[in-house]
Amino acid sequence: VVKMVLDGDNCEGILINPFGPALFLPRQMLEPLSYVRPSSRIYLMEADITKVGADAIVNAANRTLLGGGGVDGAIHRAAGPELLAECRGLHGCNTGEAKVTGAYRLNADCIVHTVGPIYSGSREDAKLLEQCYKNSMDAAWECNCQTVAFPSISTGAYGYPIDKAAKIALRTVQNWLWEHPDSFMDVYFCCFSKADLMEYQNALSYLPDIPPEAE
Ligand code: AR6
Repeated sequence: VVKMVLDGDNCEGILINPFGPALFLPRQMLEPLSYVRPSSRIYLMEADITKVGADAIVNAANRTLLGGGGVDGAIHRAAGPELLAECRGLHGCNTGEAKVTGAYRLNADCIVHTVGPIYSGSREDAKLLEQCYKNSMDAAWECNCQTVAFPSISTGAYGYPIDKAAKIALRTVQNWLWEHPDSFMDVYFCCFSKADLMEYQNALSYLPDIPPEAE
């Protein structure tokens, strides 16, 4: 609305609440507002991701994309059988990559399915986990999502130690937000237990406050 007023020649300002105690904001007052940019934020929460409302819900899937246990099973149950039908057409997904489907009965616009690494202790694990978060953020951004909910990828059946995985998750998403300064994304990390949430809170303290190139 602010942009419309400033772009138009004939508009004097915005009248808020015209039928009650009205407030008039003249053009001059609106101009500084047009420079205000909303900022992206990261939230940590203890939550069942299937109950969280977000534009994109990320699923920690397996390479078949045909469902499974853990958060994958919960998402398929909550979304309904149409999700599996759509997933069949995707022909699987490589580890570290991400594919998008509809969200069906979930309170979301889409589901981003990504496949985390099965923890082996090798250096490759961290790279692949990083790719999961990066590619999921890219996919959500391409779908015009402004809120994204992540589970703790790979830290259940795939055995990734949560203290290490939480640091990678937070660092990768923070870097993505820094690399996309024009994006406006709220990112929710949905931890399934208090203990997991504490791991994420602890991992927060390892995050740098400023982007690497600004140091
Ligand atoms: N909401 C949020 N987090 C959850 C939920 C939920 N409803 N349910 C479980 N978690 P996992 P992975 C947490 O095993 O390690 C599946 O069978 C869970 O506590 O779901 O990437 C797939 O089909 C843990 O912290 O995913 C694959 O075969 C985190 O989600 C395989 O498991 C991830 O645990 C993928 O393993």
